[in-house]
Amino acid sequence: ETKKKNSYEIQTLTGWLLKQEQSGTIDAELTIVLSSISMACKQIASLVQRAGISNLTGVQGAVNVQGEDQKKLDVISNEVFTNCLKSSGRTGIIASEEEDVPVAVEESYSGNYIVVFDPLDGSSNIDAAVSTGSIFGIYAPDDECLVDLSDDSNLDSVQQKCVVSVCQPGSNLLAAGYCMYSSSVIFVLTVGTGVYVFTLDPMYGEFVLTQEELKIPRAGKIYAFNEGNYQMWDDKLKAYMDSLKDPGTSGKPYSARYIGSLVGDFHRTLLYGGIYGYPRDKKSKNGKLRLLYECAPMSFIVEQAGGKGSDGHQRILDIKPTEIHQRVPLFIGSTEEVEKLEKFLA
Ligand code: AHM
Ligand code: MG
Repeated sequence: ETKKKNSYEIQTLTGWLLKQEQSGTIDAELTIVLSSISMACKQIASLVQRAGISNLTGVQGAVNVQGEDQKKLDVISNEVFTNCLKSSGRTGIIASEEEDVPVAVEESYSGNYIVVFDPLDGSSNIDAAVSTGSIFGIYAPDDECLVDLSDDSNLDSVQQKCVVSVCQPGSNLLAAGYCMYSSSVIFVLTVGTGVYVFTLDPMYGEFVLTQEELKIPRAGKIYAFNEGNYQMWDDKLKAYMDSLKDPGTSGKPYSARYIGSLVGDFHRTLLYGGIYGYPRDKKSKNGKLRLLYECAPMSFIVEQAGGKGSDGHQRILDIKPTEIHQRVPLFIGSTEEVEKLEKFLA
């Protein structure tokens, strides 16, 4: 009989981070950045959960004291994320889907980590209470683009330096993760030593470790593409898609699953195996998803879980962005499935 673990023995995210710090995997500064991100995610989780009620009653986020109109939840989430990162005092530059340019943090105290994020991805799903998520990536400190408050250096030149500092290939990522706001609130994190999954325990208000060193299945017969765009795809991709629907000798074609929310579609792919794709098409020459704060962090996570992230021809993590909001086609998931797709596109 296997010895049952003491049922009081739970590992919180805070405890786990501390352990990583003690073992030298991450430094004290990064620990603080990561815990401030988890705090932002908890706040966003509660905003998302109450979105419908807040609309109805105007309790939160409706008309504010200045009489301004209600802000959209993605804008509020951006503020929550930005504020948590700024007040951590350990971030130097932040780049968000919601901001045109990266922001140099003036309040930085030490550490100066670079954080890229999409505060609320899939926000078109909110009104129907369908899953959404936050995605983030963290790069090493770069003192090139710090705001020097002592001289009156021109902010535009600081901004330009920030763009250069932020535009790094995903292979430089030190940490990446996402938080999924769904039937449970799930926080998935890698600091380069495997993928760890935490679930928000509503009783304690804490993220609790629920899966260690998660591995994605090597193959999986589930695909997640927006097939409404099929007619606009190129012939090689159409041929790939047709092949998935061929029942073949096994009599079982692939299953289609598509939420239209990257975090949810990706999370399912990570657990069950398969492939998620957002290809280029006739209208969107580079696909839809953003390299810096959507594709690169997810690709780092999937590789840490033993899977692959590709633009159809090359590894996503090898692509160096030239612009903050650069788009790139994304095919991500089980190694065998991504390699199969690459063969069709070759
Ligand atoms: P957003 O950043 O504007 O929310 O868009 C990103 C979302 C992803 O979550 C999702 O995978 C994709 O857009 C869905 O796009 P489509 O509706 O074209 O299938
Ligand atoms: Mg997005």
